[in-house]
Amino acid sequence: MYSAAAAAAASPPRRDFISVTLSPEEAVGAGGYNNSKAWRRRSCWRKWKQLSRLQRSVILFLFAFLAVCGVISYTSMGEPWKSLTSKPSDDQGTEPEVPGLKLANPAVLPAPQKVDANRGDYPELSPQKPPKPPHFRRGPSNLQIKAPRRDVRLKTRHDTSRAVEEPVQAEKEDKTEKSVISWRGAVIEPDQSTEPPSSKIKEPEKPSSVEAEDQKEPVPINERQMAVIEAFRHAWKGYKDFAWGHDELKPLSKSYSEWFGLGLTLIDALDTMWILGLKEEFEEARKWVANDLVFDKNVDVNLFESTIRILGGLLSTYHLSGDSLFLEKAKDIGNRLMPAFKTPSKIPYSDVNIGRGTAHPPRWTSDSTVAEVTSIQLEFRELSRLTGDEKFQKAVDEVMKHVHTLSGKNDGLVPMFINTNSGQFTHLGVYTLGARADSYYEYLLKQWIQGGKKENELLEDYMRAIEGVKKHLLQRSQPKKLTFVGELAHGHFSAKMDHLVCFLPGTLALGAHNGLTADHMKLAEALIETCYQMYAQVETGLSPEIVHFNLHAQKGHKDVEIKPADRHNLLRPETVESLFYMYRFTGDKKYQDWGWEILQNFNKYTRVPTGGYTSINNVQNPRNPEPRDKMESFFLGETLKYMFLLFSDDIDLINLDKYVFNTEAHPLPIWVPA
Ligand code: DMJ
Repeated sequence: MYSAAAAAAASPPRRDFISVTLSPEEAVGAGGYNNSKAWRRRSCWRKWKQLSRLQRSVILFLFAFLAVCGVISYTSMGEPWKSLTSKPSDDQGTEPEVPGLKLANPAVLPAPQKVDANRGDYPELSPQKPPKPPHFRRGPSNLQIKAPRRDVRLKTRHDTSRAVEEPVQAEKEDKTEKSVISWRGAVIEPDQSTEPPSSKIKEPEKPSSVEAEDQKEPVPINERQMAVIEAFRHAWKGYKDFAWGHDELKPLSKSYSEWFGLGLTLIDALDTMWILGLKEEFEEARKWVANDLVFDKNVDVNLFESTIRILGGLLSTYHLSGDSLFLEKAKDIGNRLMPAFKTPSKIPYSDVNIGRGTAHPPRWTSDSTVAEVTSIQLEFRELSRLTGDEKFQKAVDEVMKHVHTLSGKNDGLVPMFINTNSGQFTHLGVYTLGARADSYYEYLLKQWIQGGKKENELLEDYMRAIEGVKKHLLQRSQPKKLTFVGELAHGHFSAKMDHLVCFLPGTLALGAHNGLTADHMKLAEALIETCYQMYAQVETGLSPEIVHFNLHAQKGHKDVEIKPADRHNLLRPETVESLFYMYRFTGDKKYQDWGWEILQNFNKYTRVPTGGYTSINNVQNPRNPEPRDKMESFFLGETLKYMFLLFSDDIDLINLDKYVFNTEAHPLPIWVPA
């Protein structure tokens, strides 16, 4: 190349260059410049002819060389360029706007088909839902989804699925808003929508049993669970023999009592039978629901009690069994309860006549109880989701929104009454976590969980309230320094604690499990110890309805004092309920042992030989606990159910990441399971 060029430079005659270097201006000025194609072609040709043969050869060689290079580079680079130019325009919109990254990204992102191929390598890890079973599952809980060993199963699923799904997840995270509100350690998921959840309801939903995952090996029932089944059968025998289709069994007089006349015990017990696997009993009860349960009755029912026991019981039984009979009945009672919300303030009345469609407050007041109007939400919201009818959810959401804005709270703690005309709290200045306020706090957290942790107002109110509890109601007793929740009346602290408050450790643990601060778990551990001591320090080993804690050490005095009017036991569930949550979340066997002690003491002091269990009047007298002759429906609906779940090591037996229990222990599905 070098020598050819030198030779070319030496040989051409000088005049050639004169003609070539003629500037356009000069040509135009001479009248010779014509920019037509023909002129340009002629001029090029003339120049070409003026070149020496060597010069022409060099130029031709250069052209040929460039052409060969062009062909080679086209065949090796053509494909990437093709893919870049054919990239769909909407993909480009999601690329980072940093110049240079735009071209690099497509080359490194895996093609969509490749992701699918990877998923095919791990069929069980596919993020898609498993195919639905062809029929609704029928028959009690031996059909419930059972898991193999908890730890092994979870680990396997987590680890490998993460490996497969990580890129997809990372992409998702990039696209979603990351704003997180932090409340003293609490992580609050952002609400993706400004609309209330009700406005999203479009299509009726199917029961959660239909969405069940793969069938798993059933976990065998252990001896303690067998003892619960035996206790349930004994209670059921009494109910069947003496109170069938009535509200409550009176086991001593071998008769029954009516409250609403709606077979309350039977409905409350339906899902317990399902969970315990009592197929025959369940089928018999189902027949009664199908043939004899009629809501078209001229009867006044309490809105709260009939919602948590009847509506809640029917909805959860529908979910577990997939049997549409229970949904039909739930719709019926739900519709009949709606007149309660026709009040000037939209805060519902306490009582509804379900036959006449009229509602009213109690005779002596126009107030409703705060716990009652704020603890019907899980059930009505779920009814809306299942039916596609927004009115149920709208009514109860409005109550929560209103209570959220009300003044009269004390660091998140609410008074016990609310007026149905004005919508304002009444009887200000008294704060308790016991009767008339308890489940307000429980449902703040549980609604937040039910709705997929998006409704931040609920969480804010819950977190604020727990801070209020810590600030105003927590104290420690003497001599054992038990942490307890007292009451505040017009600035005066009272060391009184209802057994009802023992729902709190379970609720706190549930919150901690759902990502709230670890302090809540610590408090739960302290409080469940106290609730257990409310049993252990008493002569029968059964808790009274109310205790007073000693704040000052006195010789010969225990932490727990009991007043004569408070020494009854109604077979309540709250402590066993919290033991269940504590065991599920910690795996500490002591909670099972405590529950086992309690079951044995129920058997010892409250079991009636001819069938059924009875509330007692005196937990301090083991020789004569004074049976009251009444078995509350919640003994079957809640107490025995929580016992059975407490003794189980199967986390999928009502998985707490998929279900949330209403305040009557009826599990309802979490809308967006964890
Ligand atoms: C049940 O009806 C419910 O648990 C309610 O929230 C409180 N009272 C009883 C059980 O004690």
